[in-house]
Amino acid sequence: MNNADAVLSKNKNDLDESKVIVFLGRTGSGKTSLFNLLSNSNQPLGNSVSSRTKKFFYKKFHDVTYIDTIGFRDTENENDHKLKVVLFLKEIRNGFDIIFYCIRMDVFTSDEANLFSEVYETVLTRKAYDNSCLLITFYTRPDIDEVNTLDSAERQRLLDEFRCNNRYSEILDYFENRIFFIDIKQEEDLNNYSFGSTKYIQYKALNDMIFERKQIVYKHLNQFIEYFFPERFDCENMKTMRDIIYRNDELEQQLNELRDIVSDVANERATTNFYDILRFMPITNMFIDVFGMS
Ligand SMILES: Nc1nc2c(ncn2[C@@H]2O[C@H](COP(=O)(O)OP(=O)(O)OP(=O)(O)O)[C@@H](O)[C@H]2O)c(=O)[nH]1
Ligand SMILES: [Mg+2]
Repeated sequence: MNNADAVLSKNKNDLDESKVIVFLGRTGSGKTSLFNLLSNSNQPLGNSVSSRTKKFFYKKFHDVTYIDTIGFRDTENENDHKLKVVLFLKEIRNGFDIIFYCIRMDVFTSDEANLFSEVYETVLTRKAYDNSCLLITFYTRPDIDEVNTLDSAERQRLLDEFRCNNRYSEILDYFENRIFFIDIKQEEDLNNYSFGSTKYIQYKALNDMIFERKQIVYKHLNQFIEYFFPERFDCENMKTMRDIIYRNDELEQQLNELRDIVSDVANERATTNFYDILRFMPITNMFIDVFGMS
């Protein structure tokens, strides 16, 4: 771990004064790449398949604190993950200012749209829309500067193209001026090629293009960060862990069953054996969390 970056839980007081930006999104959607670009960091990137970032990181740079998060729907089950995000976000004592929600352009599917709505409905609440900005990553077309320029014809054309996809029209209408198209592909390590070889020259040209596109993204996002000042999102607005857990019928049923078993054991009417209780181990931690929280 880089010294300048730190696991957030070590000192949350650092977050009190600066503007706070949180990256959210599915595993492999480019959160850490953006975090690195904007906060001048060098956190390891993932391979888009398995989850890379396992901890929440933050770094303050130019009076803005950037927070990188673990990706949605990684190896753990979804509910568990959401609980982790809630617990974590709730610990940002003074709330946060901007959420950069990342979605890969090449997987702009209904599944992604559902995940997006679910995160806002069940975790953050819709109030967080006011603080959010949609980052559509893996944008490959050449007109990356134009599509990020508000009111440009290219941007309108692209947004109309997206609007044809009904699942997103509501989101696009809402975020209209808070959508950015991002391409921050990782540069090739030229040290792997002998200087002056054909491969070296090819990759050098590719790296120059990647660098140029990164600079464009950097320029637009920094302009946005500078001018976008929503009212700070108070983490107390988020759904509680209890809300999230009880939304899931299966878990609710399991919790009821567990309560019955515990009550049988307590009243010495136990008809169940040890293995019945072990069966509930994965949710026991959540159970403790729920009742330990309030
Ligand atoms: N071409 C392209 N590649 C990208 C872009 N954003 C990220 N990548 C690549 O996608 C892979 C995953 O990127 P990360 O930034 O690690 O994604 P993440 O959202 O932090 O992933 P987790 O930490 O697993 O949740 C890396 O190989 C990046 O180089 C982009 O906008 N364009
Ligand atoms: Mg990451």
